Amino acid sequence: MKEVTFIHAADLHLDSPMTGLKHLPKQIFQRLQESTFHAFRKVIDAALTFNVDFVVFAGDLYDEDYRSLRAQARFRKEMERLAERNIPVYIVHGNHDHLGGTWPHFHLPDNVHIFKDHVESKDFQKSDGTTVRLYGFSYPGRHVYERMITHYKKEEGADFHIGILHGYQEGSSGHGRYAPFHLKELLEKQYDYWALGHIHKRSVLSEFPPVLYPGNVQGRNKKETGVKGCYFVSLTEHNTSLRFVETSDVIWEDVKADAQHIDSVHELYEFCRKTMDDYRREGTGTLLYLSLTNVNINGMQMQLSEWLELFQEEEKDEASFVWPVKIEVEEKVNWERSQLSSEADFYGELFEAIDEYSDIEECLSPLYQHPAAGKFLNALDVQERIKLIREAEDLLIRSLIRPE
Ligand SMILES: [Mn+2]
Repeated sequence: MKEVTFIHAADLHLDSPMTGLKHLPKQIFQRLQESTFHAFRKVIDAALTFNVDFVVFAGDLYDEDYRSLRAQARFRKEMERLAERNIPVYIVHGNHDHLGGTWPHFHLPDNVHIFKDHVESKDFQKSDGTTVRLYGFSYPGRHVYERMITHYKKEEGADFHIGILHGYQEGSSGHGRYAPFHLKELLEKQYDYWALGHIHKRSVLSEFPPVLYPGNVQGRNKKETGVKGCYFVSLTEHNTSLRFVETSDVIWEDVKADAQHIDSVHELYEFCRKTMDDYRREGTGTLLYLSLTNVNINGMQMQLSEWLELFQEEEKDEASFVWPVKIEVEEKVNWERSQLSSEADFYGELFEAIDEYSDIEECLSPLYQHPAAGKFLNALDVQERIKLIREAEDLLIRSLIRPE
């Protein structure tokens, strides 16, 4: 039976600077700075443990088109570990580490095969004679809007065919609409596997044949939540098996916890404590954004900064820390739109005005145009806008119905 096994990883973003996180305690910040390398080492560990036939990297190995010496030295070292075991590596570069940049070139060992700036194929042959043809291209510059998928052609004459593509699936949400494709176009090529990269969230677009984004190997900010990793893949003529391999060393979690049932400070403390401990993972660090919903705040005198400091102070575990970065509280909503609207026309009109409100940009512009603050702010996404408007609505209604 013919079989090939490989590791598919993407978006290593080695040496990501982790900007905006300097406020974290020094040891945690350092661990985070090291995390992309640590995760990358785990990818290579997996390749060695499973003794795969080869490794595929689907773009964005480096975070920037200037590839730092540190990142290159570490990359080379890991490639040498694979070279010692005669494991070849197939690489395409993506929009972050495109070929148009300038950087001091480190020479890589001979087991490393990098695709050029146009779609080409490379052949792999296993010692038992099984053959694989891999297809891919590296980004010549940062912005590749061309439908590169049209240049992929199946060339007969191999047992297995694998497409490698760093690109954007049309119709999905998200930015960076580079090298766009439709799933249908990939399936039409009749390859045995599509190794995608670019989208940092893990996503299997098709199972037969497998078409998937493994996601990045290490989350780098609070939007890249959950466990990250790569795939160990085995292909035979009749079967494929996919196994997710966890690689992240620090995990970001954005947790909403319903505090509906809680009515004392002590219970709230226990509740937060337990929620944090539920996220503790052996040997892995966790950065936790905790938002408590439906908190009955009456009488609690909540000072959020004090709660946060307390839980941070109590955190003593170094290897398997759960560090609360932020605690947010959403007060229990004690009013209902339909009820208020039936009480007075005024509320009906108010809710209508809120739903039609579209001046949020203008309203926030003094903040965004502020010479010092502005450059630290990212644009709000739709979810964040909705949340802001909901919060404003709640504040407004509370102030209107508050008993004198
Ligand atoms: Mn990327």
